[in-house]
Amino acid sequence: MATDINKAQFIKDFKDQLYEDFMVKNSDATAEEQFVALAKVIKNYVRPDWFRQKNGIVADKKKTAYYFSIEFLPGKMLQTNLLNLGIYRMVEAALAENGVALNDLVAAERDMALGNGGLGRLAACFMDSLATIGAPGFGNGIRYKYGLFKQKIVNGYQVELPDAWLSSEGNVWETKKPHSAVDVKIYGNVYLEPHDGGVLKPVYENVKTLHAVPYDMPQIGFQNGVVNNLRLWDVEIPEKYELDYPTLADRRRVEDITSVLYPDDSSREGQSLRLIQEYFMVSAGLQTIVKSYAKMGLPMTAIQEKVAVHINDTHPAMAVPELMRILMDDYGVKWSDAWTSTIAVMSYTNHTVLSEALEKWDAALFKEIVPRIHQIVGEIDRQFVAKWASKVDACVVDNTRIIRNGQIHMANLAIIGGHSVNGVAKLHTELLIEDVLKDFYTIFPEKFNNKTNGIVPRRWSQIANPKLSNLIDDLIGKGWRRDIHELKKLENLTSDTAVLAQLDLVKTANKQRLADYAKKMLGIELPVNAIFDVQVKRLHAYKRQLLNVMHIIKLYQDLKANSELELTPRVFIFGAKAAPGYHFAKSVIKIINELAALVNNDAEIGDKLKVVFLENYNVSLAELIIPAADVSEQISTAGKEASGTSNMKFMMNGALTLATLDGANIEIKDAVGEDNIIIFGMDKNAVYDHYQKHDYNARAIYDNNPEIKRVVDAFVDGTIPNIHYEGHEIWDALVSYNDEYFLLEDFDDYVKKQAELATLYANDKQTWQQKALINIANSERFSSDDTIELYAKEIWEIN
Ligand code: NBX
Repeated sequence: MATDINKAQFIKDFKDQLYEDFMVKNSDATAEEQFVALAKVIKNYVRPDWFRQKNGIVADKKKTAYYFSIEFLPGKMLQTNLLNLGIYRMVEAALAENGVALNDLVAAERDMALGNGGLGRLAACFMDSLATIGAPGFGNGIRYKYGLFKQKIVNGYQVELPDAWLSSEGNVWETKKPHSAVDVKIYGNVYLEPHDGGVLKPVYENVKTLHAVPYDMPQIGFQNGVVNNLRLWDVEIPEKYELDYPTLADRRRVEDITSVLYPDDSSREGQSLRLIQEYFMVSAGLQTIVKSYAKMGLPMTAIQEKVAVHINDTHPAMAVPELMRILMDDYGVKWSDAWTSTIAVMSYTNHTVLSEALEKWDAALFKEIVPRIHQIVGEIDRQFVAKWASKVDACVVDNTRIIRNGQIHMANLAIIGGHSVNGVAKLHTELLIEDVLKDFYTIFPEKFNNKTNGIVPRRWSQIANPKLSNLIDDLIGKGWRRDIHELKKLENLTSDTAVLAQLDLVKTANKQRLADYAKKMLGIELPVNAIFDVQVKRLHAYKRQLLNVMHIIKLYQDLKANSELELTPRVFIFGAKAAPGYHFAKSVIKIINELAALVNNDAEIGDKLKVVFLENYNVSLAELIIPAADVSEQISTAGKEASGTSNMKFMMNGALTLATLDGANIEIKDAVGEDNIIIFGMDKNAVYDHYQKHDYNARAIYDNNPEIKRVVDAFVDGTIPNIHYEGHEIWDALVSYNDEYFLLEDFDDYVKKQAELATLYANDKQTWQQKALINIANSERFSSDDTIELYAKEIWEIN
């Protein structure tokens, strides 16, 4: 095991690797070269465990869970891998003795961003947790050449640049596996022809064949010798099929399949490329899985005893008909048996209640691209309708069937074709059952269950926050590093004033670390005695960054009206990418940046208020920002945020949560108690009440509340320069179009709670730190190790 490696051996391995790859002495090597060498050394150390785990699937006939996700958002892997191998300190010290700062190598690693946001980050946390709990759980995804766009702010506007994350060295963590490549067929015609014994077999004409080549990345468990696999698929044109792609343009179209991550998480576009991406990943992954199951020599009709396939959001939902296809067409299983197996194998997680994000495909396009899959989906739909038409109301069948009005409903496919549907927080699952998927619940109540999200505690405490981690070691010993539940012991220390003072010092140091970064990036001095108030997440109307902006405008106006006003100094920090096609979101970014310029350059305001927008928010930046937060802004319209996961990361780092009763905020409140979280605004029932009664009147609020009017008018009256166009757009959204996300109704309570927390921070730092400590102690409830334990036991039935 890698833990047996000593310093001398490690340094020898490291220098040998530098020599082998770059023919360079350590003293002459660049940080990039040193990083590559170190990563390769680590890979060599884990190779035996990795190989054993992969071979063990067939050799030991282990039931394995395959997590299919069109996004994985691991960020950097160097520190996680060192930590999980148990060699972090040794390597750090050995490198230091040889004049190398580990941090420089960390900086040299590219941030792997093959995901948009929460959903992709959750998938990455789950991969770590699967290995950590020792479960055989492998990921399947796409090896995009370009990750989520790199965000630059130019003149206050978001500019999207390609993220060429693959350096000239490629991705050092991966291993290409040409011998495991499989072919994926798209387009063409398919018809069924009777074979021996009358069995119908598909005949394909004019298909295009894609060659799917896997790249494997080790997923290292926390100091347990378990190494799972994350398999990302790339596309190639094999010599055999060159004639299918005679021109350069043809070849480019193929390469496009694994070029870019679909960057629009508002999901309004439906493009054939995206559909091909989805089928490509699902087909390549499942063909491989069934092949390895076949090697066990067990009956094909019992595949569910060894294989579990998870559909992460609807994007991999074609796994259902694809498994049917493989079982029937490639292995001769009859429909009814294949269907029984498919349902038992498949499970699905829903991540949103927003109907625009539930994928639907035009049936004609679907038929053109995946004709055989289209046939199978048609038959699944036909049988579903035939079975349920006599048992439930016609409208229930109509709302749940897969093909309706010429569209294929992918969520419906995933639900009908699997045995489990879960939401990602208690409230979210309740909303699925009561509202979004209620007709499904009347048919399949047994399929529904909740699995509240979690986060990998190691990355979000030990790696992101070494200072806090050291303090915790001093207070309760190191046991919490392995067993996060030991954090609970911190609750015994909440009246120890010396502890609270130390906690305050740690927070200030982390704020300074972030302030240094802001200074470097933006040339701005951030006062670390101010409240660091942070909202970092994708930019979306329902997440209500705009409500935060309105509060800042109010404070600014108050200060301008009365420069003597006592105000707890505050630094507002934003990080957010907007989907490239999401106009409103981009306008909000522009407004934040113009507001920042206004506030930060006003001498009258001085250090009382600062606003910063940190560009290109990603996992690495999150690791820097979150430990520095005093306040965690989780202010979505109640009922809209499925769970949220940054809320958990913030609490683990001692921020107080300012939140609506939405998503996992509710469970955070239950964990820390009402006194240790700040809740404001309408709850889900109040929101739904407005939906039902159609009685929300934003205009009336605007007309009758002078403070709100003053704030909203600031968007259009020249208070904030350079937002003529965007300001009017926002004003209209709030007033003319009746404020879809209820910012105006929630504004007063939000402002009130903000003022209360500012007073507490200014007058009673000790109580503040007490609450922070309670948050840290109770963050143990949100470990993805526990979440994944439940998936493993209750959904996948793996050990
Ligand atoms: O999934 C997010 C939810 O919004 C969060 O509340 C939740 O915590 C998280 C993990 O469960 N959803 C999300 O990130 N969705 C996407 O990024 C997405 C991307 C492409 C797409 C639809 C959704 N077509």
